[in-house]
Amino acid sequence: MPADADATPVRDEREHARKVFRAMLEARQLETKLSSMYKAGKIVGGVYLGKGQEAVSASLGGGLNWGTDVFAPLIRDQAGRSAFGEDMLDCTRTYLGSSLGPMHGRDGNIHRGRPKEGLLAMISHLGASVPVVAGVLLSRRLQGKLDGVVGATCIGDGGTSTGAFHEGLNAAAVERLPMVVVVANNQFAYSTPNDRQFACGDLLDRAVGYGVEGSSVDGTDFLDCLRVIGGAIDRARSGAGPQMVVARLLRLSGHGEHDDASYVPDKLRAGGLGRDCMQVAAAQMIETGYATEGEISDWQTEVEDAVQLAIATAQQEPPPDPWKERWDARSTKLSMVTEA
Ligand SMILES: Cc1ncc(C[n+]2csc(CCOP(=O)(O)OP(=O)(O)O)c2C)c(N)n1
Repeated sequence: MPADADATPVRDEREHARKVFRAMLEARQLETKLSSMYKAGKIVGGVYLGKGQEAVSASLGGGLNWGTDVFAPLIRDQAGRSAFGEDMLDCTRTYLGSSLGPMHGRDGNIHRGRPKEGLLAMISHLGASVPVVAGVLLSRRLQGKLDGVVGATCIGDGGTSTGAFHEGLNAAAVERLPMVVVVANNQFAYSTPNDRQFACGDLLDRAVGYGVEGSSVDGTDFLDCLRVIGGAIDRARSGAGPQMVVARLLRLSGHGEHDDASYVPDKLRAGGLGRDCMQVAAAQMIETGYATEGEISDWQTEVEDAVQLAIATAQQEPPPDPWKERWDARSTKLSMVTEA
């Protein structure tokens, strides 16, 4: 069921592209810095980059409204988090174990969220974000608070093989929930190539099988991502039911910074999927007149300064104090009681 990609535009395209592009810049620079700190032994635990997936991720997060919509990011969604509205400090504080971070320095590097504002904490169990977002939307419907709201998540090609993904997508379709699932098909589930991961012709078949509207996009093409993913968000918001977008791309990093991705053939890297969406986006911003070369270079400098400041701030903050910390789960109810 191919979707009509030309949904009525509901945003100022230029302003929107500028906002989303800046979020991509922020994520790329922030993650580059975190990667070098990890390699210098200054970050404990894993570092997972969204390098090459920023256009997809930021188009999703940037199309959602902080405080009203629901966004469940995956490990490669720093760009989506930034575009959605997450403060850069939330990221540096979590990676550097600051007790002032949203999870108070007691959780893994990417399992942070701001549930009250609609940013759900990342779930490591692949696929689980799909039923969780469906559940949040269903509960909002039951409370009469679903009007104009969209819930979205991003998942990898590997994650689409989990039971949770299928159950969640099916439930969302049956309930006609305003949900968008973006599949970042970066050709490998860690090191497992697509042909060992699924036997259907196209991952979109999985959407069709459940009665979910599907669209495809070249994940390296920034403007196409804005249009197709933005269109899916608009359709979900206007009551067309759940949407799935499959983005073709290549991860330009390892699964995590501990992985050199030597299983990716050079030929694939040299092809169209190996294009860097950041470079494509910068060229498109200039071509369309959405930004000048000078503006982009100024933004780069501004973002660099902001990253340095966020890292320096988090580095000076205290870690959790094991004598004073309560090591229970951070249930909202509990923290509201204990922090009152
Ligand atoms: C339910 C579940 N099974 C297995 C894992 C272990 N695991 C972590 S990442 C990964 C591969 C993920 O592949 P994909 O979703 O394509 O993302 P990619 O890392 O390629 O971006 C696996 C199997 C997990 N986290 N959750």
